[in-house]
Amino acid sequence: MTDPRPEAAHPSLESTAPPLLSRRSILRSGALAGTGLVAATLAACAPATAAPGWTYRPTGSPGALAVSAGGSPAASDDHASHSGPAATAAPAASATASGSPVDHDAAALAVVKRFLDGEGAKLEGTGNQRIEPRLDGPVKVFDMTIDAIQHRIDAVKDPIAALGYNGTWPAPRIEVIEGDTVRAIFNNNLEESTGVHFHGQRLPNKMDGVPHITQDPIAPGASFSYEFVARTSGSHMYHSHHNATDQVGRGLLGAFIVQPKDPAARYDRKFGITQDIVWISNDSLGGFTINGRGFPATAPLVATLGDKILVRFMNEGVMMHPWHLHGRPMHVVARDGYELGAAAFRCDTLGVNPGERWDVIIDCEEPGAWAFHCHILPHAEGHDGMYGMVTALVIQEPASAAASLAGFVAVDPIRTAAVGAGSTAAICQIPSAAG
Ligand SMILES: [Cu+2]
Repeated sequence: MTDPRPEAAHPSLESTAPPLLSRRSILRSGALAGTGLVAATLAACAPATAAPGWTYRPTGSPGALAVSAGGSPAASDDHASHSGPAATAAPAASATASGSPVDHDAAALAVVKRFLDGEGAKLEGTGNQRIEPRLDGPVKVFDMTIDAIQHRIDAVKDPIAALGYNGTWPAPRIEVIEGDTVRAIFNNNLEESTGVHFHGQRLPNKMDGVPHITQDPIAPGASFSYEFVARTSGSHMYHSHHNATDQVGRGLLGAFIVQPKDPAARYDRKFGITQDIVWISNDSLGGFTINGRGFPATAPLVATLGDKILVRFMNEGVMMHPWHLHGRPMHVVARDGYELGAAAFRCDTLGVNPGERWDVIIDCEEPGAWAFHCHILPHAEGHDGMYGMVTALVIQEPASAAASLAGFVAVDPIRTAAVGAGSTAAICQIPSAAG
């Protein structure tokens, strides 16, 4: 079992959370509550090729196949008999694009149940984990591989033929301090050439990573060492700059965070943030994803009332995505690594264009399970419920969070927060399997 949540960008920030309420322990307990998963079948209109493709929505009939946690659907059959939650729903049916009869509410319920059951936490291959450098004198050295991988967008779709730095999508998060000398050595294990660009950095030209402009392509089996001083602080990225629509679209992307040299200028000191969350979106060959997963396998953001969390939006896709948070404004403090200062602003919907990075701070002042999604609706919800670019900000009351943990494995944070905040949705009152 793995935790899909990114590590805190500052390990020290983790220690500021009350120990009983640490995000990791909450998510573990939530993940343990999950049992059966419900499969969605593939769309009749999906590309009928072996190559990965994306559509505006997943289609098919949730409930058509039951699989064990983390398992694969045994078959893809739109006409399979229903099992699981969808089978007990109201009979009124309508036709999906694939022509299968399916109840709208039952389908939507089934996919939300998968989210509540902690689907993302059960998947292998968690990306965005902080990578520790080795030191060569004062130089921070990062040893990287470029690999073909099998990657799951969620627990029920077939794994896709993806790419990853050090085997994950997103890649490991590289985090350095302004002024550090960085040496990132990339060994190309692919069967095609590539190049790596550190997006947002002011680089020596020969380190810019653009094949045929500043370097030869990194051939299969070859390696290339990128060395530069991290001069531009803030939220940045690294990604392929060769056959990029395909290579970035399939996962050659990661976060490159440069902390300001002055500790007083860092977000934890300057704004008192308690969690530092990297949020990388992508929208092509794996569909609509946040940190390499699509809803319901996206990771919830779990906070405690009073927390102040930082979200670093990074768009590695080919479309703009207006991220909308229910219930709370976002305080937008930096764009592309550059602090906005007096031009900082508040909003509840923030468009993030391809290549952009926006840093936002959210005051967690209203308990509940707040939807957090792209507001281009075909990226987030369709006839059969939510998918793709959707997650939730879960703000727990300290008391309910502590009580949840006292009850231990039976309780998960989203249900707890929603019920605690007065939800009347039946699904939020369904005891988890262990309860
Ligand atoms: Cu979108």
